[in-house]
Amino acid sequence: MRGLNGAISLARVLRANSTAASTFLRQPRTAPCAATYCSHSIPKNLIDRSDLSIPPVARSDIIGFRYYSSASATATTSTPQQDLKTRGAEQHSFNPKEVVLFQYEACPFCNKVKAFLDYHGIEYKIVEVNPMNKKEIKWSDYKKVPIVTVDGEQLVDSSDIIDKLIKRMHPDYDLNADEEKKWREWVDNHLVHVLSPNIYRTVSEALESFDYITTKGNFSLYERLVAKYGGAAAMYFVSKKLKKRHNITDERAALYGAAEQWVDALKGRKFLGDLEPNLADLAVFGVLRPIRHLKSGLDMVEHTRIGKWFSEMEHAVGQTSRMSEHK
Ligand SMILES: N[C@@H](CCC(=O)N[C@@H](CS)C(=O)NCC(=O)O)C(=O)O
Repeated sequence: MRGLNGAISLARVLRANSTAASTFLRQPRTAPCAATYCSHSIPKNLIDRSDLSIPPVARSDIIGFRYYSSASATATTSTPQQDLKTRGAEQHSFNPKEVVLFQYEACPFCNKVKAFLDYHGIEYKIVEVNPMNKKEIKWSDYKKVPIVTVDGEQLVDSSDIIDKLIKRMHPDYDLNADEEKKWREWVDNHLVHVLSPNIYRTVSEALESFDYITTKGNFSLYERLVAKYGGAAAMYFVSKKLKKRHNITDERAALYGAAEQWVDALKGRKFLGDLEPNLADLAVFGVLRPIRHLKSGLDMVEHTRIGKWFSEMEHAVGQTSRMSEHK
């Protein structure tokens, strides 16, 4: 009986998660830049300005547009990835003492924020929130994740968090650049909705997903067992409802379609941000990263052209800047 109650409350939580996302999407957001994403359309004048102020050997991570001069490529003995991290961190004055991300490991919105922090080499701690009681975020009036605290200041909502952080790093950053904004919105309004029907598509895929969620997430041993089997069963059914709600008839076709749409948007460029990822690249990568090694992610890479871009993103984003527990 306890197990059944646990499964029911978990299903409620999970349904709340899915509903929260779609409710958010149905309601127009008040802040116009809040749900935006960026693009190759880094204003030329800003790039030119950064050229003037930063010595070639050091420059990178300019308003999120990182690049190397030939001088920087030869003057360094470290790997390109180390370069990105080290030099990225040196280029802006945003230097918080403590960044904490309150998250669910498998939440796509949280993973968007993580991809941003990782790419920019911003060190952060993670507090894994227990989805059953959310006691870790009881201190906040905001009842969803992600929540980020920067030296104690609370930021909420993935897109707002990213907007605020990039503005602190680069005050001139243009959050309204058309292409970047359009594709950032596409991630929130379309891509995230395609994921649940795919990762819970069959009973075995739902179990695979819950194995991942419960292994990485904050669950007690009892909750883990209930969550894995009860959650997988519940989400298998919930995902069928979500399919209907978002007018998806064939979930895999929808996933492959989204992946192809994204590759088309690249128009032959390495990234949407051209030579370096922009906020839209990071958003797409962030939400896809947790599913990449699940069956749905493997299928997506096998059946679409997205694999090349995904690998480039893995390389560009590099290692996590999550601080280890003992730091
Ligand atoms: N618009 C928000 C959506 C966040 C959201 O819906 N988060 C879900 C987890 S994926 C959540 O916390 N749901 C409430 C709950 O778990 O009770 C964002 O982009 O951060």
